[in-house]
Amino acid sequence: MKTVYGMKASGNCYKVQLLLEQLGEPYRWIEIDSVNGETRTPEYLAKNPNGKVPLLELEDGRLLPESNAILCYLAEGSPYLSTDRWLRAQTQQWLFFEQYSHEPYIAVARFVAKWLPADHPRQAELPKLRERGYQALDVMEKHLAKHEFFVESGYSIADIALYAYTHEAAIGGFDLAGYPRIRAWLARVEAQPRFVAQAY
Ligand SMILES: N[C@@H](CCC(=O)N[C@@H](CS)C(=O)NCC(=O)O)C(=O)O
Repeated sequence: MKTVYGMKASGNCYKVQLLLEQLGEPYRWIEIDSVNGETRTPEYLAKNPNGKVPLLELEDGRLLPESNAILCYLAEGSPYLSTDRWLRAQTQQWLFFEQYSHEPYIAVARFVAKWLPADHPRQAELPKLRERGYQALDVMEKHLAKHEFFVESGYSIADIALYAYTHEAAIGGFDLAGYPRIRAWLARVEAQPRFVAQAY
């Protein structure tokens, strides 16, 4: 059985949990409290020198970090990742968008607002994070004007990756009231078979 080293409160880890649940694949979950330094112990760094969760451990001991790489690996051969070259490239387009233009703002704003004390110096980053986060939401809203899901073929790991932090964007101070298509898409994701809500 595969093992996931993850933290339930992390959207990056929730991506992996959601996909495994939707695949119906059994897995072992080892909770790693990254907020309290458990990703920086010598034992954990030996598994992932980058000191981050999620981390997937295969049955034979091979280790794969990076949430979106894990999604690609796990989704291979399933309806959540097309075999078509163009559709796979579209999926990757949104996975890279999520990591470069979305997560660094929407996830980080959530972290700063929820986990750091009100007088923490990083609170000053919030206006810039929100400005850039709204830019990502604008891109998503525009795409969803003409598409039901992010990739033409239907619900895929691109939706899972983008859902992970978009559904909790409000925690970081993002108001989705002006994003009706994103709100409708969130509901479509939540209506997918074997969907599980993030619980922490
Ligand atoms: N690009 C990575 C980001 C992973 C990441 O930032 N993980 C955070 C939790 S969401 C973490 O482990 N932080 C702990 C640390 O940096 O020590 C991915 O998508 O997996």
